[in-house]
Amino acid sequence: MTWGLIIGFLVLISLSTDTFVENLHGKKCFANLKEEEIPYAQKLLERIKQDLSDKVPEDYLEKTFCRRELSFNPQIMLRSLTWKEAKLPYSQFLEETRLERARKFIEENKELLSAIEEHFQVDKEVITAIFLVETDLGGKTGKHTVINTFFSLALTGDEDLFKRFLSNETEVDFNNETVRARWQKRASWAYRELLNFLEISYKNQWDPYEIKGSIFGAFGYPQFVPRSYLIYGYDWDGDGKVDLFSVPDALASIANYLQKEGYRKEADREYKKKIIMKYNISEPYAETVLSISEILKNKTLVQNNESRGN
Ligand SMILES: [Ca+2]
Repeated sequence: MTWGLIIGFLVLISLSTDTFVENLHGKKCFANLKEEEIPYAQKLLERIKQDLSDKVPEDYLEKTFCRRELSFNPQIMLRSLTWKEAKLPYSQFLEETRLERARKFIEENKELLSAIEEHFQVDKEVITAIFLVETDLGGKTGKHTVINTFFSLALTGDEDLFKRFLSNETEVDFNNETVRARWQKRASWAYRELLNFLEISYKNQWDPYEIKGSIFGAFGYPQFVPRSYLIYGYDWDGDGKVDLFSVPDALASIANYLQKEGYRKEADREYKKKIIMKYNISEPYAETVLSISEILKNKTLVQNNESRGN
């Protein structure tokens, strides 16, 4: 190597350490972030390392955050501050074609659903209705990379950084106390969920960038956030892992969620609605789930009576 090359190399190293953190393998981290965003991301990574020090090795965290797939999207926080759940078109779930698919699903998974209903004492029609509304029976689980969602929301929790994106924003009034409180709550929630997600990914040896979910980080057939995965995730098929992209684990996890929140099969409609709203806080959501389950139950009853009659 000539001296010129060596000097050039040294200059390159000093330049890159000014701008980028380097992981143990010398790759540049936060490669997709703008230069001015990187110090904020570095600060966040240091905080994550500290908070997960007894759960996830630093090496894993550095490797994860130095991946090319890591990206920062401040729009997620802006959307989160203007989101209105009640406006979602829940009535579409009562369309006959969807109900027909739900009936078919119950028919095809009769044994599994009955065993889960028996074990958790949660109506199989309610489990199916949630599965239908959340992901269209597993067909729509979301395309957003979960880790990037929580990373973005957590990073916009830094006021200095977030303010840079507010200048062109007319819908979000950051001087409003309610908006500020919501922003703060959202960011610290996302940070905790980011920690949970990293812990789960590490334990399960997942590729964290392979897990996709909704715009706000809910993933799998039941659309659980990482905290729900840790509390309510259930390994029904007994392979030692909770896989929310597998039907048995997903259905059992939905049932486990409701049971742990106090669901009772014999309870009245109002009580069940209250419990379903612990799954998703929206009242139109809970109403939709109950209506679907009632339709499915009636149909199942008719079928049972018919088959008895035959
Ligand atoms: Ca499993």
